[in-house]
Amino acid sequence: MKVVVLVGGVGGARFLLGVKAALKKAALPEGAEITALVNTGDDVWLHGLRICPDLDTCMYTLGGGIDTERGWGLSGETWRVKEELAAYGAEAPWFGLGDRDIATHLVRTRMLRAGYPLSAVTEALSARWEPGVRLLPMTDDQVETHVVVDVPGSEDERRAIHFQEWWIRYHAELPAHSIVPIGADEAKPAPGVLEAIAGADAVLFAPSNPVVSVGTVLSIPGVREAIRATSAGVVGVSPIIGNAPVRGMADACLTAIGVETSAEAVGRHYGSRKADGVLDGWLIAPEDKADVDGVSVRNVPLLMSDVDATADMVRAALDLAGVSLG
Ligand code: FO1
Repeated sequence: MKVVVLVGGVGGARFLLGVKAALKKAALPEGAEITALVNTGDDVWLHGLRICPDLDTCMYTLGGGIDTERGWGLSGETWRVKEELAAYGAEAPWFGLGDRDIATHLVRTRMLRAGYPLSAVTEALSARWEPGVRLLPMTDDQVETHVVVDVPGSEDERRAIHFQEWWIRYHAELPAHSIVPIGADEAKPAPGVLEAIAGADAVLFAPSNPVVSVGTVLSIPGVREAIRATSAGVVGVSPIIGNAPVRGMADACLTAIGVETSAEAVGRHYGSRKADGVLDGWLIAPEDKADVDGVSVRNVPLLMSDVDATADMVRAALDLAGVSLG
């Protein structure tokens, strides 16, 4: 049984815990292989270190190291280096750089500088954390999501800031005129990405940000085509419940691309594979309704309150994708 999941950060990582639990419980005789295609558009160079928030959030969450309060970074974290950097007036004092987390960035940066691709770096880091899921960056090329905002204090001047600055420093409160994955057009899918999609029994879109997470993975040339062509059933899970994002600030991102913050609008934004979209099925919460041409919509509880609740969502998504876990 091969399941491929398109994921972003916190929501995606929690969803992957449910995928792992559901497939483990099914105890399939042929076993199960889970491949996560992870967004790297949030990645950023800071203090000379390459930081990959979504890959690290998935790796730490699945490997048991995550700080469950924050949803990102490591438990038992300290911030001594961050304090020292701020004392020097170093860049981005608003970015939460934890002391334990820095070790991950040091190992990653050293390997990247030695010429290893990000997918090989991720494999090496995962050897320690043993996520139990293959974590594949969407691409080994550098793609960074930037957001075009008004320069505070000027009425017609605009500038692009890195997604992390918009997200963390400005809490996505600066209206975004556009959100652009810089470098996506020239990027190639990482080794194994297209093969995983083609060989999957089911492809799932985690309830991650449809614009800057799942949307960015879909923006890598070849990925959307592979999803439209695969024999696997393709099912998405709505990140919007009752016209509001469950977590994060997907509404700010959806507004930026002119999509209403509703389960129906996001489902229509992804669209049906029978037309020129990417979905066969769309899971929405009990209180929502969605009429999406060519897409089978099903209402199920979508709060990932614990792993069992998430596993129930995963079973419903796999069932809608035509894969029953018995
Ligand atoms: N999110 C925050 O809201 N504040 C932070 O200071 C912050 C630091 C951070 C450091 C490493 C990392 O892997 C993730 C971090 N995140 C932080 C989360 C991150 O910005 C978001 O999870 C993703 O980029 C959006 O999904």
